Amino acid sequence: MTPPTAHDPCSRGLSRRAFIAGTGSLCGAVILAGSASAAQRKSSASTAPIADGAHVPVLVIGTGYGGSVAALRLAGAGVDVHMVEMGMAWDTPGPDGKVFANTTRPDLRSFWLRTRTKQPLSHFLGFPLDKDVPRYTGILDAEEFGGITVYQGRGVGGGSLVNGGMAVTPRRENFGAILPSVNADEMYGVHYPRANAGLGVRHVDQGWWEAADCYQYARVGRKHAERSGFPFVFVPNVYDWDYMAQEAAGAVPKSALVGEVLFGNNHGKKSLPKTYLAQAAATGKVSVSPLHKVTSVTPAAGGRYTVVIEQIDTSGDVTATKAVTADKVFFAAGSVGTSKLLTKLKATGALPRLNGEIGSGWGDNGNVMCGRANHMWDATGKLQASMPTAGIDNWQAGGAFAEVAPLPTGIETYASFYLSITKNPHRAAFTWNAAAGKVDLDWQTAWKQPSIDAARTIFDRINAKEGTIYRTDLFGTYKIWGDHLTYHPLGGAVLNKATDNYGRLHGHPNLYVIDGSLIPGNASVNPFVTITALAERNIEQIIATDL
Ligand code: FAE
Repeated sequence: MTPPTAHDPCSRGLSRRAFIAGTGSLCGAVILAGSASAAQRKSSASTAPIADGAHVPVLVIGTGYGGSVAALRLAGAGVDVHMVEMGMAWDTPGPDGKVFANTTRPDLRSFWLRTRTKQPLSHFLGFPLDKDVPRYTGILDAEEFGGITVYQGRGVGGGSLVNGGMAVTPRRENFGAILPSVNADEMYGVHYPRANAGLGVRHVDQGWWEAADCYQYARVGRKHAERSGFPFVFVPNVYDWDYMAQEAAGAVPKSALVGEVLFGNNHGKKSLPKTYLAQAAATGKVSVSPLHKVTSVTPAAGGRYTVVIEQIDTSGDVTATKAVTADKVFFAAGSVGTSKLLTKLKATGALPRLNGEIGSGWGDNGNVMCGRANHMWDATGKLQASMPTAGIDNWQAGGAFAEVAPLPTGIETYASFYLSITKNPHRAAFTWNAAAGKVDLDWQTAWKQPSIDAARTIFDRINAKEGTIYRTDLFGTYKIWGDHLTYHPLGGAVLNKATDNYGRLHGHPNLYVIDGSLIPGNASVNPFVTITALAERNIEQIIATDL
């Protein structure tokens, strides 16, 4: 199969005017011929590759949660914004009629510039799952550092393209430990509600959930949690629940109900291109350069900045190098992307006045995965919706919040699967490795032990009560814990340390950080609602005082 390439006019950047015209002709015909949903057609971002030598008032690096909030709010304040995104636009179906590959059938669209997949669940029934794929600018990056693999979304929409949509506002009593310098009253009174509204966060209809085949796995999760005395909490999601009900009824093309998630959802999930980025595009003041990667930011005359950008093709090869100037630059490349850029720019003298906090305070949100083997009478269902709806909250007593996660294999596995977010005290630092010309992260795999211990406060007790055991076939032979990865990188340019209390970088005026790198390593729950709410808070202040 051949998904869109850089030579395909529909995946190449188009000017906003050309794009609008195009939807009525070439691109529109291709999209309409495919199975892209109405929501997808509506949401396509306005792409317009930036020209070498251009000047822009605001340049935003990255199109994930932080970047999308910044772009929308700045555009709303009348400012022209250009967003630079290293991944693809993901707005055009491949020959199979789908934009995104299925979770169970990875192809070249699935992984970022790898020749072999690197599945988070590396094994099933003891057999390895990874396979060779052509090298391509796919949607999920499994970025490997010495002691940890960090999974991240690549494309216009960042992590929102690949994540589980689980949209959790942390319990208020935990907020002081998450962002100690931020006023909780303002966050819970204004910014969390604003973020939840902007993201389209909704609870599943519990009556429907109780009877839905696709949530049998979650009901088994609830039964086991409650029988062991743990609070089981419903959490909202950004999936369109009405669409899922129609999927279950067989009325629309299936997405969550055929397990789509890790490599994108073709329907149903309200990822950023359908929410913040669609609104930003509608202002007419925001343009995006996909397949463009920022490599340098340096001071220029008149208080501006020179931003060096490499344009790449779908093989990852550089096809052009551009230098543009910007009055203000927002770093929104995600915790790893922003930290790597700033660490390099400080160490190489490009931004010499950044302070010594750059690169430090990085954590994995305490992520650790495990599966439990249930009895034959506790089937979890061969149909599993890929969007999680609930968690087990043992944060206060045991330092763990466990997402009751799907294992959408299409067959009955008798497995319960969990992604735990735990209180892990370890924090790592990014450093510039001059000899290798790259940025390293000093996280060590052994640092996951406190996370395993915290997760065991839940699952050892459930196993004892149910007479069940851990699965040992999901992460390698006889390996219980998925302790080699994180989905939730946080920190590296921590708020009120590397920046002031609103994300302004110290030492270089008009440079801002506005993504997950501001949060010092742990959010106590899945992080994107907190990243969005913090971005809403910071951009409001920046618009009020810096424009
Ligand atoms: P992010 O969304 O990562 O966006 C950064 C963007 O910058 C990306 O599009 C990059 O490609 C781009 N970029 C990076 N470097 C450059 C550069 N040099 N030049 C140009 N562009 C660049 O950042 N969180 C939840 O709350 N609930 C969930 O259910 C959930 N599930 C997840 C499942 C998976 C498989 C994964 C990987 C993550 C999940 N997350 C979940 C985490 C969540 O997606 C993540 O915290 C946010 O996406 C981070 O948002 P940022 O704005 O910091």
